Amino acid sequence: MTIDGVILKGVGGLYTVLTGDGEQIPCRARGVFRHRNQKPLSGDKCLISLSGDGTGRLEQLLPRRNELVRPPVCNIDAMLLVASESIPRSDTYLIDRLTAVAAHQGIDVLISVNKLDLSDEDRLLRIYSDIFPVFPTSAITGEGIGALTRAIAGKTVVFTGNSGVGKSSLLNALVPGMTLPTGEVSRHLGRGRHTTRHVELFPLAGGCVAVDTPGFSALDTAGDIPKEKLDSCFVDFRPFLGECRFSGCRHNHVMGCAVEAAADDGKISRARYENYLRILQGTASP
Ligand SMILES: Nc1nc2c(ncn2[C@@H]2O[C@H](COP(=O)(O)OP(=O)(O)OP(=O)(O)O)[C@@H](O)[C@H]2O)c(=O)[nH]1
Ligand SMILES: [Mg+2]
Ligand SMILES: [Zn+2]
Repeated sequence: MTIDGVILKGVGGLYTVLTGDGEQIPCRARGVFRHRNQKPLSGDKCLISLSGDGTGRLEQLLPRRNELVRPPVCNIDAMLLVASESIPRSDTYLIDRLTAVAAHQGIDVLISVNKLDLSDEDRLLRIYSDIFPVFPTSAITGEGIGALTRAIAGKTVVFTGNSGVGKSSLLNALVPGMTLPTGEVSRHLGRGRHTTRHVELFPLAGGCVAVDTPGFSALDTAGDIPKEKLDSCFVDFRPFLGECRFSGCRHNHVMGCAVEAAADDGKISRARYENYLRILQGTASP
């Protein structure tokens, strides 16, 4: 008899599977996974059989809804993009690459502008609040943490964003009992040559939060998005797609381009449009 569950983490071939009863069962995978070159991921829905001694065996992986390469995790409902106006000041280029990857995988984006206690600049709020839900937060004062908790309730959420913005600090504030290393400590661990790089899911009120190991936070596979799909991965460009003079317009300074015109008119963000052009340079040709 098999029961179903979700893989929370896998380290050295040992997988921790969360069952419907909330139990965590350590499981080894059947050899068939290795032979098929099938790598179980954190987030995989699976079937396991119980061995009677409290351990189990991973029998089958169920189809994935989506999959991220960095960090390696699947079946994600939302990406929480953590950013900050100061120390460090987040660059919109990374944010826009991440939002494109999320759109390409069909993953909702939430943005937290953290370190609210350090800066009241509204640069990021102005660019993103019309496009995605934006949550100003401070992991230090607790401001905005309640609203963010409600927004991610029941979802499986992956935290991303550049180093030092406060991902681990936010997770510690959001998840009761969580004590991830933060600050210099985390960066020190991340650089260690022997640090195992893996992603762990932590169960949280009907959903899960995905936590990657320190120093492995720069998820970015925007270069894998095919050129002809990149424009629709900028969800704010969608109303203008199909309005360009030439079909197949890639919006790179082509005559009669409706997307560039929208950027000129302030209907889409100039920064987003310029980041789109930068990513387009590096994307795969069909
Ligand atoms: N003032 C202030 N400092 C914060 C806030 N959130 C985090 N910090 C500090 O910023 C530093 C970096 O925070 P981390 O949580 O380690 O950042 P991270 O995004 O996990 O960084 P990496 O693990 O390197 O990717 C730490 O010294 C935190 O104490 C905040 O809201 N306000
Ligand atoms: Mg961290
Ligand atoms: Zn165009």
